[in-house]
Amino acid sequence: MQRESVTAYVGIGANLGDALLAVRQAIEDLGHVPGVHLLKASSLYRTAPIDSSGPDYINAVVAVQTTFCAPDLLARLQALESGAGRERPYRNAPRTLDLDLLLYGDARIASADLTVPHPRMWERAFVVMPLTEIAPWIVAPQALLRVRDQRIEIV
Ligand code: A4P
Ligand code: MG
Repeated sequence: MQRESVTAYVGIGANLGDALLAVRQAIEDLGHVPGVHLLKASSLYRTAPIDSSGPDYINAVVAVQTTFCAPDLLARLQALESGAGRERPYRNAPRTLDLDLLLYGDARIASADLTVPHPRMWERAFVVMPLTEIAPWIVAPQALLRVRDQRIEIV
């Protein structure tokens, strides 16, 4: 039986190596994952590190339609991270590529490996601004106010 497809939003970030290239490549690669259809991609943004160190990040958010359940989609995202040479020396370490599952339909998930909606997404301009660009109906005006002091610019 064909599983129903769901719209999900994925946050993309990188701040090591050629971060611009890594984010562009990740968007293209996501569109080539069988079972994942790329609906929309935001602009690329240059953003100040939040709770993190190292150079500025490049961030973007994409909307995808997928037939994967959320844990399987996360596994595909993690495979793309590994393919981009992602290492995890410590939490919030600078990274070649980070793919976070922000929203999966209207699902609320709290398992050991997956929390959806992503618990910190509304605190972060690097999520809220690109999400506003591609899906403004999801973003409450207060969310924009909350992140207004965080440095972010379109690349
Ligand atoms: N995990 C649970 N829920 C999710 C989810 N919704 N999406 C688990 C993705 N992963 C999820 O993630 C650690 C574990 O979280 C995974 O094994 C997965 O099972 P990780 O990617 O290995 O580690 P991380 O990215 O260091 O942790 P986390 O919690 O994703 O960090 P954050 O909160 O996403 O912050 N500043 C700027 N400007 N731009 C950024 O992109 N990113 C971070 C990372 C910090 N500061 C940043 C940026
Ligand atoms: Mg992550």
